[in-house]
Amino acid sequence: MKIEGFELRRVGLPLVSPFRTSFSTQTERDILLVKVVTDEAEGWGECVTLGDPLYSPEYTDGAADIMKRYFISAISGVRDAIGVGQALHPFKGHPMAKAALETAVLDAELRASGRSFGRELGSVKDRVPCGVSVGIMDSIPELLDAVGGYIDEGYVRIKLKIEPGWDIEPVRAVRERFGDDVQLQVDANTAYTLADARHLAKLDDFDLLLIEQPLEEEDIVGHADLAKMMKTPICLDESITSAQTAAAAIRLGATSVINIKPGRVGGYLEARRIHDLAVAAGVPVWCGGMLESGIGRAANIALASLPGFTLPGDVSSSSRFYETDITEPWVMEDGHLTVPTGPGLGVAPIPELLEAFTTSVEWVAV
Ligand code: OSB
Ligand code: MG
Repeated sequence: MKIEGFELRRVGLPLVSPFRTSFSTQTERDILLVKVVTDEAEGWGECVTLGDPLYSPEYTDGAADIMKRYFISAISGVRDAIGVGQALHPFKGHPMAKAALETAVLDAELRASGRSFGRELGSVKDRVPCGVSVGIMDSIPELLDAVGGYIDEGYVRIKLKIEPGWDIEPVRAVRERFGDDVQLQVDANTAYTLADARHLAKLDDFDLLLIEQPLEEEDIVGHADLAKMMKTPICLDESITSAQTAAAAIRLGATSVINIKPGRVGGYLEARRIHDLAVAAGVPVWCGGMLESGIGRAANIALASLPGFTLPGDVSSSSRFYETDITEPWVMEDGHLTVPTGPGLGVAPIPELLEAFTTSVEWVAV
């Protein structure tokens, strides 16, 4: 397969409601989509950076810049997705930008040979259970309305975003209203310090599946210490940037569950390596999300169907975030989404919708 170049396209999708986390409030998703053009097929990748470097060091303008300034020219002569990873390895950091390019090339490669993402990655099921990530709200009644709506829709697991001042009481309220059977977990996005350990241990009363990333990204040892001070399992998100950091965090006892986000770790191939080593270590994993459009969502659904993904992921219907998606919408049925089986991602943007939401397009030859 000969790579001719990449189209970098910015797409602005309004969110159905603001999504507030401990680090920001999003009202619109400004997505960088990449399309690779090769002599055999085209392929799509979604760059999952946010607009500002508040979740991870990357941000969307920076990702587009490094793709144009370094990555795309480094890919000249590369023939497949494995080659993309190798060609980009010398460049430090920027996993989300690398992942988008690798995903596009993998999609093209798989489309050219008629193989699906799921088959390539090692899917073992036809459908995956859906979890939903619920933002921080202005009041508990508002939160209970939102959670009730998601439960009525069929989501099988609820994740509450937390921060200091919005943690124990919202969790208590959700447990009291919806009962002990709801699979419930929380995500702090690094908002606490080890000095909060006694406070966080109050969450132990609520039988949570896990607490995601309570402490800072670099603080692996702090998470290992915190794990000894609370019963709720600790699950790292931001800290896990590669198979190596995953192995280290497991070895140190800093994480007993892992959130695998393909963008954060540099792509689906590295995501699979983390899955494999976690399975070998007996550590359950689940698929995280970054408010993906239908493109990134398709690949996440395929990944979530690997055998080690034993917890429901942040894998939801398109309608969780978007009134209109750029692909055929992903629609949950009976709390599950069906793993795509068509060549590559199995979906592609719908040309009219893509055009309607596009804010800029640029062609970069290799
Ligand atoms: O920490 O999991 C996170 C969204 C953006 C950045 C970080 C996170 C999230 C989510 C949303 O929780 C998950 C989703 O896409 O459903
Ligand atoms: Mg998280």
